[in-house]
Amino acid sequence: MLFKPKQTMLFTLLSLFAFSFSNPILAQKKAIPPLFIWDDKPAKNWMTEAYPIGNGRIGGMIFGGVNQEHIQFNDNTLWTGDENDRGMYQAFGDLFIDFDQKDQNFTAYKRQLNLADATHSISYLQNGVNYNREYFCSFPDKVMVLKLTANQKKAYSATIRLKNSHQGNITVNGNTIQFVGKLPNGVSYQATALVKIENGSSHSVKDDDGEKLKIDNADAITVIFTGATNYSNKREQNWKGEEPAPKIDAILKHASTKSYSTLLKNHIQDYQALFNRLTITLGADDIKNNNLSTYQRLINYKKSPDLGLESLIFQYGRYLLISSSRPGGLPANLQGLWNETNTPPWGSDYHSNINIQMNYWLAEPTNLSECQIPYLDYINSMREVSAIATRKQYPNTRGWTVKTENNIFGGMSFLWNTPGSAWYAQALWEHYAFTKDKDYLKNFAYPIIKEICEFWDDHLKRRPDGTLVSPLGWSPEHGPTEDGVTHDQQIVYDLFTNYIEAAVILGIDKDYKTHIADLKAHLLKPKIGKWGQLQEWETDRDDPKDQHRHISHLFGLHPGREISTIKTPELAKAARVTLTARGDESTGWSMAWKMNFWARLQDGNHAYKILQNFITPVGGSGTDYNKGGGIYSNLFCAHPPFQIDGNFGYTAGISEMLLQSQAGELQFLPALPDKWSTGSIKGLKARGNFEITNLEWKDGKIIKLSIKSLFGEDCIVRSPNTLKSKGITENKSGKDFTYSFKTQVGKVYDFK
Ligand code: FUC
Repeated sequence: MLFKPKQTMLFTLLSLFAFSFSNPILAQKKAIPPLFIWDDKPAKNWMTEAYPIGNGRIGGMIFGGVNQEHIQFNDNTLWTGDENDRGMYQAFGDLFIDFDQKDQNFTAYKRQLNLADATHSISYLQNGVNYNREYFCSFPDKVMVLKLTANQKKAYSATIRLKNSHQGNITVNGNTIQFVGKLPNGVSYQATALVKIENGSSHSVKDDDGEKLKIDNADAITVIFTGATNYSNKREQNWKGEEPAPKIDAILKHASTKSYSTLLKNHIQDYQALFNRLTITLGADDIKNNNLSTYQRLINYKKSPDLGLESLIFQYGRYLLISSSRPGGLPANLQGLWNETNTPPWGSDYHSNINIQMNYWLAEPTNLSECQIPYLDYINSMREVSAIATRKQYPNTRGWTVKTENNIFGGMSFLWNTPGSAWYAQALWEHYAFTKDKDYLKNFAYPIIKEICEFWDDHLKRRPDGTLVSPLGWSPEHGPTEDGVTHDQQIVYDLFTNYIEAAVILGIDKDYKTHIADLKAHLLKPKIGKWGQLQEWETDRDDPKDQHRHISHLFGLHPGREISTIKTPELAKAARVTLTARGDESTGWSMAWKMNFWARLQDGNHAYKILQNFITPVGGSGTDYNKGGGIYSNLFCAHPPFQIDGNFGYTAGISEMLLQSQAGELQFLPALPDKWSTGSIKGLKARGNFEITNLEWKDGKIIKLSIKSLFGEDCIVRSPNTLKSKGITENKSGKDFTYSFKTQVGKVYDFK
């Protein structure tokens, strides 16, 4: 970290005001970007209506009220708990701007989140004045910035205040408002808002809520906000790093030397460097509904098609990942990083039996590889503490695994989830499979994958006939605890497969690789049961009426690669029977997983049916564990309540419908629904480090395809229709056409 030593806050802040913030930069926006989420009224409800912004560490939920602005904010390192107590992810605080103007009448109101540049804006007309607000949360400058302007001078008289979610004093010093505090576990925190006004005056006022900043007759207001804690992901430092005050000092000093337009430009450049890597168009009418509020589009969706909404929600998943998961920080938790309460659902933690994994399914295929790094770092940072806990529970093992519920200090709760770490290992492998970064594989991923293999090497139970079973597993989250549950077996199979490939690529540990290959060969295999289903347990007891949201025993179909329609058609058929029985409606993340399953079963129309169920407007906040999932008017996924894995899983599901590469070939349009007969996507990634710079299709047939080889790997293309490319020969494979060719780094291979 590059934070400078502590200076006095007052000195730092006073010096900042020598610099001014220039004009809003609305000019930099595209005229009618098609990636708006918007509403014609302020948000009343945090979970269902407010819009999120974030920079991977801090984030805000914006209400956009006319007489009162309310931004609830977070820092994703603010947690209770420790190594022994899972604790919970905490709310941080709120920023309020109470406008003196209390006129209830206003017109032309609009608040919108622009996914194209990650800015949030609000505009309205009140008493003849046009008011504009623009907000963003910058990763490069580490601040949230608000700019309030109007088309008349002296338009702003208001009181700006902060609220600490854990009580405690709010102080005003010059034009800064801040609070500091410490949680009982020693995590100290601070939030600071630096306020700059154009003309007018400001002074501090005090009441029962603490000190506030009163502004009179300003032409414009700029707020630069940041928060921080002393959390560090280093166990050897007792999970503590630099104190928040010097960090915040340095951040604000740095940010305030820049003009508003520079801050905005930095932000947009940084964001678009990630976001613009991929564009998608589903159908010809993708922008026709943009003049309807997002909520209205959701309501209309069940009556009339809106392919633009489907692709908007796809891109929203990418927006949310960029906003909640950036290198150097923590991974996206159950709510990304947005959380308004100190007792959020499931602690807003890291659940290891589907949820954190699902959060990252989109990262590599949708060209956001860097955004997966926090998850990989998280896995690495938990090794030592997890090993200590694992040793207590499973004394005769090496390596480590985890319980179901996890925090940021290695504290865990609920049941042991023995295949949890092996599922994490899949992410470590996939990052390599997509990037082909051998240094990363050798120095970072391989040692972790290997030690997780060692856990299973010691933990697997050998039966007299030589079969290996996972002892006393539990198929999340129902049925008996017993040996050889399919979920565990498939995840261990996946782990061993990845380990063996890694050892071969690195040319190391030959004996151990042979040993793991022998274990893999003896693993109890998936079984097909009496009603044709893929058995969830070794005993054929699956209930055809069971509609449980977890479909844990299809791990081998997705995200694993043990089951496929091409290589294991019988198992794929059984998976289809199981999936059909589990039904098409469920909780949010469960539907997202089903989209991915149906895509892997190459059934685009069924995947699409689930996608349509996913886009069901949900209003309430209840929790029905088995159904009721959908989407709120801010497009957050409803478990219910809000859980972000569904958003991420939905985006991953669409990528799986358009391209799959888990089987050693690039299969294009494997699950294209009839409703998407025409479309294009530019920027998908495939394993082998291929970038699909263009994929266009018409009437269900690929018409243009360009593949950029970024590593020089041999490539096999599988297409549903015949294609032509100079010098590349075609083969027929079942109903598909395949093309095998060698590639050179940096070269683009065109097909049409
Ligand atoms: C698992 C799921 C629940 C929920 C929770 C966070 O326990 O079974 O549905 O997603 O994680």
